[in-house]
Amino acid sequence: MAKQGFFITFEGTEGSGKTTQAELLAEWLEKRNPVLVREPGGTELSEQIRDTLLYRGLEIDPEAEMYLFMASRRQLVAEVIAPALAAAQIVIADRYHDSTLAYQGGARGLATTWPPSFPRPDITFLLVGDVEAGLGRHEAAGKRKDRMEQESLEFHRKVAEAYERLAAAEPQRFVRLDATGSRDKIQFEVRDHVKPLLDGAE
Ligand code: Z5A
Repeated sequence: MAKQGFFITFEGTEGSGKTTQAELLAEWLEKRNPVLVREPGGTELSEQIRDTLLYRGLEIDPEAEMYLFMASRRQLVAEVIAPALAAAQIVIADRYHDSTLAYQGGARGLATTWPPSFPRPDITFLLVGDVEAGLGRHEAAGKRKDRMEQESLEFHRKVAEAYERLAAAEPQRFVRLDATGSRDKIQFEVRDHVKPLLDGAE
């Protein structure tokens, strides 16, 4: 059992395989009882904000959108992430604050910051692949199209570029992974990077 909690996040554009990889990692770490969360969501309030942001067909001011994503996150941090880390658990998040920095900061052009009350991840996996192919995967999976997915290809390309800038600025935290590889190949790479964290925590 790990003696200290650590925090792993998955980021990337639409359909890049974040959910798949986060779930495979949680399965692999099952004996350590990891906490798996997805954003936006994961608490009653955060799920309500998710619904408001993505599925109600509302016109939302870009800055209001950013604060809603962050309000959802703050509730998730307060209710789930911070207590789990304090209890020495492993937390795996399918999207986290880098999504706000990339989508609302990079693509919408808003000024963004990292609130001090949001814990910093120990490691962030960035799945990098062709943006158009990712949107196609999403469509092929028959997933319900949300408000963000209806944005232009140009918007999603800006998100990808913003992620690249974030990864370049923090190479010690980010691990870039080729999202075009097979699920298993990507997962092996993820595990290779997580193993040293586990060793260090034992
Ligand atoms: N958003 C934001 O703007 N600001 C924020 O702060 C936050 C979010 C937190 C949330 O949507 C939207 O909110 C999102 C960003 C924005 N919108 N956009 N655009 P979501 O949570 O519903 O969706 P998502 O996070 O974008 O994830 P997704 O569509 O579910 O995609 P994914 O998690 O990256 O991929 P996946 O579900 O693992 O895989 C997609 C399909 O590809 C599926 O059929 C898989 O079986 C398949 N797949 C996965 N891996 C592979 C490989 N390696 N090869 C082949 N096929 C694969």
